Amino acid sequence: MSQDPDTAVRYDVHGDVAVLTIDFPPVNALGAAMKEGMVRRMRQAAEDDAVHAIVVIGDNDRFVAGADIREFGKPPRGPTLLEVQDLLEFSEKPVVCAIDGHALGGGLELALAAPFRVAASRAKLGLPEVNLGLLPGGGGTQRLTRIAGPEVALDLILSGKHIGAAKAKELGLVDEVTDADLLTAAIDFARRKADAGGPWPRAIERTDKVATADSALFEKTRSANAKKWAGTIAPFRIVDCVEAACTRSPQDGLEFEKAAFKECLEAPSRAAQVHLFFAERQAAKVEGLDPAAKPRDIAKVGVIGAGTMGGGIAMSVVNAGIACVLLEVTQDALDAGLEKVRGNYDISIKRGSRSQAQVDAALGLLTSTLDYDDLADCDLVIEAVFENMGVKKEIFGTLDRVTKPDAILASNTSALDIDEIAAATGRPENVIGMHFFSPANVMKLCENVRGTKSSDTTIATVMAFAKRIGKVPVLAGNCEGFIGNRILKIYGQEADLILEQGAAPWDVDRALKGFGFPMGLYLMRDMSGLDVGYRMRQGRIEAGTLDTSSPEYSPLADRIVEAGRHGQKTGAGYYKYEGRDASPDPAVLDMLRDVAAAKQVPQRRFTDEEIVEQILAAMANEGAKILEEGIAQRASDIDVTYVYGYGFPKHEGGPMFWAQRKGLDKLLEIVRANHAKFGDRWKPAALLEARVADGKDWDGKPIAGAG
Ligand code: T1G
Repeated sequence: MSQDPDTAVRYDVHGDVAVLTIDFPPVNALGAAMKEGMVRRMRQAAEDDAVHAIVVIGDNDRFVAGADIREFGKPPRGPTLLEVQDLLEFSEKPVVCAIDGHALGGGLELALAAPFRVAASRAKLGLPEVNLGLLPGGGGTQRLTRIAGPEVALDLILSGKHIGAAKAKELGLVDEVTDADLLTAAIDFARRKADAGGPWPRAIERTDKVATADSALFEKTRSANAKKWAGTIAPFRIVDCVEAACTRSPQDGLEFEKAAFKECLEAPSRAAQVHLFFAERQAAKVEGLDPAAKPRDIAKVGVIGAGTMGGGIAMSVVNAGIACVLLEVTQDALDAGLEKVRGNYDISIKRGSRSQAQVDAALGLLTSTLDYDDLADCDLVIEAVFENMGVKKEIFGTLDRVTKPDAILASNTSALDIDEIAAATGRPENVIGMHFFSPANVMKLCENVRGTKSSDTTIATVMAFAKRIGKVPVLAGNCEGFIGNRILKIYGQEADLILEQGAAPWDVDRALKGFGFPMGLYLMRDMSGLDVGYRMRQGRIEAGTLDTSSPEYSPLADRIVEAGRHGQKTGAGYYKYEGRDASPDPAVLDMLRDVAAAKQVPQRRFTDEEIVEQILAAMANEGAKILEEGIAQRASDIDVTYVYGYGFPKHEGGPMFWAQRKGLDKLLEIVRANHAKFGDRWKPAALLEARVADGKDWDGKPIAGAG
C-alpha cells in the first residue's frame, strides 16, 4: 500500500521536544513511505531551533515490526534503513525511541541506532529474522552484540524470540521501562538528556562487551547445531556476524553483516520462509464465511481423555489462560494423565521455558473429573480418545445431552468421518474436527475439519480459538485423512513402493533427512511401533477395505511385523537396534527382495535426489487433488499443514511451494511418466493439468518470477 510519507510519520512539538509518530498500518513496518517520512521528519527536527530533543514513537500502541516483508524480492524503493539510522545515530540532539507493542527486526535495529530507548512494560523486543531465512541486516548483529555480549546476541538472534521490556532493560537494550504514559515518560527522559548535554552514546562504538569474547564460543555454536541447521544458511551466517562484532571494527562489522544479509536474502530458503510467514496468516482466514458469524467467546473448555493427546490439549488450553476440565473414565487413567501433565511442566521449568509462577497459574485453571455433568458449563468440548468410531459416537451422544445447547463439540480424530460423528448428536451445526498433533502442547498445527453441517459460527470460533491457544489453524474439508494424513498416506505408500523397486529403508531415510526432514520415515515408524499399523491393516483386510492384490499395497511392513519385528521396542523393525542405536539389517533386505520378486517389480538404483523427487511429486499431485476437491482452501494451506504438523523443512516452504518452485510443468512431466510406469496411483490431478495448460500457479494466478 503506498502512503504519503508525511502521514506515515507525523511531526508534533511538545515544548522543546519534537515527537515523530510512525503511523504505517498494519504493523508500522519499515516500508518506503515510512522510511522517507522518517528522513523528512528527522531533518525537520534537526533544523527546528526550538527543538532540543527528539522522541520517535509508534502509533497504534506498537513501535516498528521490522522491514516490510512484502517488499522482499522487489527492487528497493525509498531511503535505506541505514540512511534513517544514521540520522538517529549522528543526531546533534538526543533521540529517544519510545517502544510499545513490538520492536522487531529492523524496528529494533532502528531503535538500537538511537542513543536512547524507553519502553512500556508490556513491550516486546526481538530480532526474528532467522524465521524468514534471514539475519538482522540493519546492524542488529553488531549493535546488540556490542550492548549485550555475544552469548546473549547468539541466543536472541538464533532463536528469534521476543523478550519483554524488563529483560531488555536487564540486558542493556533499553534505558528505562515505564508503566506510566509512554510518550510522557519518553519526553521527560529526552528533556533530561538534553539538559545534561552530550555526547550521546553510540552502541556501535562500544567495546566493553566484545573485547573479552571467548573465541571458542562461535565454533562450539556451529558444531553443536550443524545437524539442526543442515540445508539452511542464515543461522551459520548469524554466528559469523556475531563473531565479526567481536573481532572486527564497527565499520568492518557492519560491512560484513551487509554481505551476509545479502547472501541470505538471495538464498532459496528466504523465499520459502517468507512464503510460510504469509501462508500461516492466510490459513487462519476462511473464505466465504458469513461476516455476521462472529467467533463465540470460549471461557471454559472440556477435554475428554487424559492420554498423551488429551493431556497435551489441556495444557495448551490452560497455558493460554483458559479454564479446562479434563475428563477420564477411571480414576487411575485420570491420575496417570495428570501425572504426565505435571511431568511435562517440570521439564519446562527445568528447561527455563516456563517459570514456576506460570505453571502454577496454568495448573490453577485445570480441574479434572470422572463425571460428564461437570462439563455442563463448557463452551467447547474437545474429545481426544482413541480412534474408534463407536466410542466416539457414544461420547458425542452423551455430550449432546449434558452440555449447554450452544456448546461446540470437537473431535481430535486424525482421519474419521466428522459427519458420522456429528450425526450422533442433535446439533451437527456445532460439531467440528480439531485435529491436534502430538505432543499437542508443543506442535503448532491445529487442523480444523468442517463437517457438512458445521455452521459458520462454529468454524469461525474454532479457527479463532486455535490461534488464541498459540496454534496455527488450517481449515480442512471432511475426507479420509483430511489434508495432512491423506498426504502422509501417499508419502509412506510411495516410499514403500520405492523400496520394492530397489532402494533400502536406510537409503530412503538418508534421502529424506538430507532434504531436511527431522527424521527418516522408517526410523520414525520403528520408533512409534509397527504393530499398531499392522493391526489396523489386518482389520481392514478382514473387513475387505484393503485389497492386498492392489499395486498400492506393499506387504513388506506386514512381513516385518509377522517376523516379530515391531520396531525399536523389540530391538528390530526396519532396522536392528542396540538399545536406541539403529543400524541397517540385511535380514530386511532379504524380505524386501522376496516381496519384490513375488510382485515381479523391476529393480533399479536410486540417487537420493530421485527418491526425494519421487516422494514429493506424489505428495504434490495428491495436494492438487485435495485442492480441486475443495478439501484445502488454498495450496499454501497444504504447505502450512505439512510444515507445522509433519516436519516438512521450513526452508523448502512445503510440498506445494516445492512443486511450484520446481515448475508445475516439470511436476506434470514426472507425474505423467510415473503414471505410464505405475498406473492409476500416479494419475495426474486434473487441477495440475489445467494449471500447466493455462500457465498459472496453484491458485490460478499467472506464474510470477521466482523468489
Ligand atoms: N511486513 C509486512 N507485513 C507484515 C509484517 C511485516 N514485517 N508483519 C506483519 N505483517 C502483516 C501480516 O502479514 C498481517 O497481514 C498483518 O500485518 C498483521 O500481522 C532489516 C530484514 C508484528 C508480532 O519478522 O511477527 O526486519 O494478514 O497477523 O498477530 O533486519 O506480525 O492482515 O494482511 O501477524 O498482531 C522482521 C513479523 C522482518 C515481524 C504482529 N520482523 N511480524 O502480530 O498480527 S525482516 C518480523 C510479526 C527485517 C531487518 C530485517 C507479527 C507481529 P494481513 P499478524 P499480530
